[in-house]
Amino acid sequence: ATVRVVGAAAALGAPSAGPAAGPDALLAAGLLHHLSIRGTAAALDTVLHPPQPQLPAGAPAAERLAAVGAYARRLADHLAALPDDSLPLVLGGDHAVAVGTWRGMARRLEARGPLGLIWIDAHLDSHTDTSTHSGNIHGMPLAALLGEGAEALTGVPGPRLDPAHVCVVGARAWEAEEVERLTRLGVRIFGMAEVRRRGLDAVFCDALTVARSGTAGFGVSVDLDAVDPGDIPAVLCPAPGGLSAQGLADTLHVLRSCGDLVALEIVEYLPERDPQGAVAAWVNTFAEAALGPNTYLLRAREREFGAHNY
Ligand code: DIR
Ligand code: MN
Ligand code: MN
Ligand code: MN
Repeated sequence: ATVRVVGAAAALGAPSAGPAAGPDALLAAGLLHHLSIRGTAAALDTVLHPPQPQLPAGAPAAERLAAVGAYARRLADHLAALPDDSLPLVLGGDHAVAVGTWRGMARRLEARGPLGLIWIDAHLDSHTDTSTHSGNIHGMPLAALLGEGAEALTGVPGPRLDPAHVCVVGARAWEAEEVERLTRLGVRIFGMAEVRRRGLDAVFCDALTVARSGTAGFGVSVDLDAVDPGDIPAVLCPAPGGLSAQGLADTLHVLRSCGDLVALEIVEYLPERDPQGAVAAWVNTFAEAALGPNTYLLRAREREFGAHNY
């Protein structure tokens, strides 16, 4: 499969336009070069910019939800129409773009079976427009993908996710309504306390079981704020007590050997807070860790056929 980079250059679900600059900044920082010199066929597919300017934070909720929903539809349509052999790497943008990413991917998979999803995030992103405390639409996408919340978001065409195949990893900051919702639906939450107790590798192994059992494929959505702000400060909503960046990269390596990984999403990068590009370098590392060549299989083929005969 060819990795196709899709820039979701929208911050319509965030109070400021900052994260919309993420994809172009990551591309300028050399993401494609980083992947290709390490042996991963990766190409820029497109960077989708919203047609309308950023709405002011004080704009009516209905207007902001409609803008987010319209963008998600475009992104979903785009992903659903990609050639069969593509493995999309979606770069946000704020996390509200995930409504488009995963509805589109669920459509691609629909004929073969359900989509599983691992949501790596400091937050649960499981508010609705009525339960939200902050008004942030980037705090709602997981609920919307599960079918709960405003019609502007839940109505983006595509199958809703089955909670049995969805889990959250790294959570440590939430409001009660979100836990109530995910618990009622039966979404497994692997919070930071469990990650500290058992280790990220063990937890991720369980997360893979949730997302892969009985599904036709699975996706991983990485909100960079899952990582501790000491390593990754350039995010919309830094939350102390997170994953180590190196630890996350090491764990993401297991995705290389998962032939049923259908897409990777990395969101909420804030280039304005990353003047030295240190966080962009971590994004390169995460992408390469997850999507790089499966060296274990390469070695096995070398033993079988000789180094250059395959
Ligand atoms: C909070 C924070 N639960 C909210 N959520 C964030 O605004 O709804 N999600 N930051 O990414
Ligand atoms: Mn978050
Ligand atoms: Mn967020
Ligand atoms: Mn998020």
